[in-house]
Amino acid sequence: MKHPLINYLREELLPTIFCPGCGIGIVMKALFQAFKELNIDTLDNFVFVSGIGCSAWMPSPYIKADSIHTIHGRAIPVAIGVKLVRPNLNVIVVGGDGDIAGIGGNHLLHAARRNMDLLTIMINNQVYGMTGGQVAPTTPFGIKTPTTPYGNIDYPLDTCSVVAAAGANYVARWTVSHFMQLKNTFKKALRKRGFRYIEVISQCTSRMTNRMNISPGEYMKQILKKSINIKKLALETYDEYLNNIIVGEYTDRDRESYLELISKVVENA
Ligand SMILES: Cc1ncc(C[n+]2csc(CCOP(=O)(O)OP(=O)(O)O)c2C)c(N)n1
Ligand SMILES: [Mg+2]
Repeated sequence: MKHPLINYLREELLPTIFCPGCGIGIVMKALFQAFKELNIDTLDNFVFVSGIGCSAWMPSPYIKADSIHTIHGRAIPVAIGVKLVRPNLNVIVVGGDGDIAGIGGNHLLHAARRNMDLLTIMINNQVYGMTGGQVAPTTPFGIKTPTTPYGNIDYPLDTCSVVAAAGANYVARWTVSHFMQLKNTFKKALRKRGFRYIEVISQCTSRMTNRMNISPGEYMKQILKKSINIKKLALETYDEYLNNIIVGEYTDRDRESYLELISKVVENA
């Protein structure tokens, strides 16, 4: 019997290139499950846009939908172009932390500020996975990587706080150890307008857990243990962000989106 989620996948390309124990497959499954539960049977009305990196490979080539595999850091501006030209399509950006928060960080900020009609999923494995596990803007303080052999002295960026403050309609963070919450967050975000941003903390097996000498499963247990729901914090502070993984919804609002505003401009003109 065929797997109930196989329709969303380019089956002929299996197995994927992802390392055993990589978290990208969990994110992909949670998204597929969300599609299924929303009765979205085919992805004909969807376009995925990704940049460069392992995470960017999730939609392109593996998801059975149209996709654009663009250059490093530029997935969001390319996705904006698609959405403006074909407003009836659902446009989803998928990328890694280096791609979305590093080289593409400026685009992230302004897409959120404009409340651009995009769903952006950032898979945060806390390193530049594809190129060897170098330090990223999201790497925790003190972590040793090939480019921080004495430990990272940069503090990591809390992208969820930044994107929420910039004006996005929906922002949430979960980890690959929170499958149900992640799936429900995807379902919610898929039904909303404006800029929706979901960060998923994940593991890089070949560049991180192998070096730490622990299994991906053990790492998943660790990130679950370190997770605190934002609702349980009186006031989120940056120190708490540095010492834990803060999960849950950072914002959920319903401001008019960019597309709605621009169509009014077109009418007035
Ligand atoms: C303009 C440009 N700079 C650098 C690179 C090299 N490069 C390829 S992937 C990557 C990092 C990807 O990291 P991330 O987005 O976190 O994805 P991951 O592989 O960790 O999923 C870099 C720096 C590139 N391809 N293009
Ligand atoms: Mg990464």
